[in-house]
Amino acid sequence: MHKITNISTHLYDLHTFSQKSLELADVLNQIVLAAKFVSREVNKAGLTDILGAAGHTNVQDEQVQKLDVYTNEIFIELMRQSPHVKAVGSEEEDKIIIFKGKNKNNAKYIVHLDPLDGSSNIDVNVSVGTNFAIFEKKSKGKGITKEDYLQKGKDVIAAGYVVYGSSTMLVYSSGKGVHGFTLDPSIGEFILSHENIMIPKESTIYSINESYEPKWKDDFTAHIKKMKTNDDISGKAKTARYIGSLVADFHRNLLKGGIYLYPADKKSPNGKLRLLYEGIPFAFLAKHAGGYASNGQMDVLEIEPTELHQRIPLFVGNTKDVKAIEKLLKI
Ligand code: P6P
Repeated sequence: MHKITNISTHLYDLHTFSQKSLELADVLNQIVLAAKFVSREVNKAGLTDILGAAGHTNVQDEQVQKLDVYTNEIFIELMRQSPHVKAVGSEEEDKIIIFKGKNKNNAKYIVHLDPLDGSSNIDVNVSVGTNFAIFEKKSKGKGITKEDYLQKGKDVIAAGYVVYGSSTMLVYSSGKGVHGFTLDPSIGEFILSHENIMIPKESTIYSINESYEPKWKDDFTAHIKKMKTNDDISGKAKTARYIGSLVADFHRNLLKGGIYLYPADKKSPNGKLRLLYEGIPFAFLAKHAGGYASNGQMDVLEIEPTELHQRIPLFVGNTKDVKAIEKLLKI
């Protein structure tokens, strides 16, 4: 009988069954349970009254889709039920949510979430995802301070994403490799399917929204042009793939090799993607898969967050490609 590994047993093996691995397994299992609910809704979205806009905008002033609301609520509720999660930062919530109650007396983890990344794609049946980053409380005492929920990515305990695509996969790292688990809907369990993912040496894909080219600086435009020809740094022309869901573009580039680029421009002077629950999860995974992520000036994992929904330019994927962008943009 071949070994069947779920997320809990995988974590215990990695962290030799430490107290921390038990606590982390509990938090990840709550994320897994929420992901199963969301996967069910995403996979039948066309059949129930869950499609379409919820009729209001979120803190990012983006049109909220009904599935955004459902996903945000289910993740927050399941984080609330864990005795280990003290606070949640969500793309859909203006402020940090701090849990109170007797089951939270020993809670020491903060979870930052993008509950449904790429949600504008829901109605057209394109892959969407959930991104998460888990930090450990740093401040003394029972409360939560900015020191706890505005931590650098290099201090993250674990991070990952769920991609709701042709299959539902959860990919995470706790600092010991990057590992992928595929949901088997017939038994309702995520089973280890991609152990120790490493980004391929050869980078063959570039992912960027080229409709913004008129807003780019000439040297950036020239650099992207080089990616289309064989005078790119890899010496080989890259192919373009852009889904409009960071989680799906990142997942494909992680497995096949490539770079995702979302530069700052006149429309988004600080970039569009959020540091805490988009930049950091993907930067942490890229690092532990042999890649790198930058905001064009520095390692994303070294950026000191100043606010919950802080935006950054994001370049993530093969180290050579990202370092070349950094060289181009570094002030
Ligand atoms: P644009 C989705 O809204 C998202 O945050 C990422 O998932 C995606 O890569 C990007 O924005 C798409 O942005 O400006 O190309 O539509």
